[in-house]
Amino acid sequence: MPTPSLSISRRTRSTAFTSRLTDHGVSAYTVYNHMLLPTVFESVEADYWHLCQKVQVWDVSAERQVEIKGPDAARLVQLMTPRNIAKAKVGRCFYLPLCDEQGKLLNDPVGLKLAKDHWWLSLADSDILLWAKGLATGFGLDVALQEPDISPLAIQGPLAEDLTAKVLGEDVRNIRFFRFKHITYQGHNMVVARSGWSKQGGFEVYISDANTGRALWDELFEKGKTMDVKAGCPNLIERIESGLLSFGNDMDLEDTPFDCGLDRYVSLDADIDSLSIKALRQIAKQPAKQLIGLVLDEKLQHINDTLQINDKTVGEVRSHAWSPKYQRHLALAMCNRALIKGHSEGKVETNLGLKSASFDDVPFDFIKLGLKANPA
Ligand code: THG
Repeated sequence: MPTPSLSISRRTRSTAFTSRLTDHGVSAYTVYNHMLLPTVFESVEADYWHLCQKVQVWDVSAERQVEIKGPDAARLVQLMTPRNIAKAKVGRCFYLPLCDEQGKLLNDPVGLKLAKDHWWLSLADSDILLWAKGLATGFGLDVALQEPDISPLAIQGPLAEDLTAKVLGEDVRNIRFFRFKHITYQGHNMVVARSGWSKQGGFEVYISDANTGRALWDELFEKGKTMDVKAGCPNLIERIESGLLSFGNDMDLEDTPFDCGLDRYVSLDADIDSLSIKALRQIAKQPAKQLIGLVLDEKLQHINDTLQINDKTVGEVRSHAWSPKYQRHLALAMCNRALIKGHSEGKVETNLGLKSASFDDVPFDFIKLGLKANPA
């Protein structure tokens, strides 16, 4: 059956780069924060190999910013996240799970501390501006909240540093992981961070002016010709291999950071004024679920979402992809901890029938699995 297409309207917001993506052959979109996010150019597998070997420019404008400005900015960010930000320095990025008063996840943005009283939360797909406005109103906080028209443009891949240095200057090489600098490009101030939703290395440029952003896009492609630069996007295969979790897919409003293996981003022992911290201290003693990796031998088109052990449902498959590098089918499954305890494999129904899936950690430990990376 043909895949249905997506009706694009003003509600499914276009980005500053949508026309460029059409020129570069985008073949599939998803909607993320009510905005278009490309998912495929040539094919998921061709895009994957290119990302792992060369350099890509990604329109990730849909990672919208919630801007929090004012005397109570840090207080509001701390209310939303159980990660201690008391000692956060200006110029740093922080992976920040956001949780409600029950300790359930609401989003997992990258937070950027721009100044003592100025934060951006670079969102995954859920409406955090509304939540932030509700909290600010309810707690009577002195903050200004908005979604500024700021669009991250990611440059990812092993050649990303060389390309970015060619276009934005050699100084970008000195930016360390999860730190950012302000760079002037054609008279516009842009935040440039060493970050991005792949483990292939690279930068994210937070574009504050659409025309300047398109000029930057064009220059990246002009100067990147010799590097075989291509338009790309977050890649399903690469991000599963790398253990980067997708909010709304691998984790949702019913899961806690402990269910998802995000323990290290919860400051259980810190004396912080965070909405979720009390609930999370309780949950930490006995988390109910665990996100695990599944490894299957054959390339599959389809996997049903139930994971079983002895005909009993023990978990739910949330994402999966064939890894061409490791020649295994990889999946992420949210499981009931008690029901998988002591087990090392389960069964899933697939397009090729009932198949065994062995359990692994997230991120996958390919060395422990005895798997060597194959070249293209
Ligand atoms: N960049 C920006 N915004 C984003 C994403 C991004 N918003 C949505 C989504 N991605 C948020 N989720 C993640 C998940 C993981 C990481 C970044 C954003 C990430 N994690 C590193 C890791 O797992 O090694 C480092 C985290 C740390 O230890 O601080 O990069 O990609 N702008």
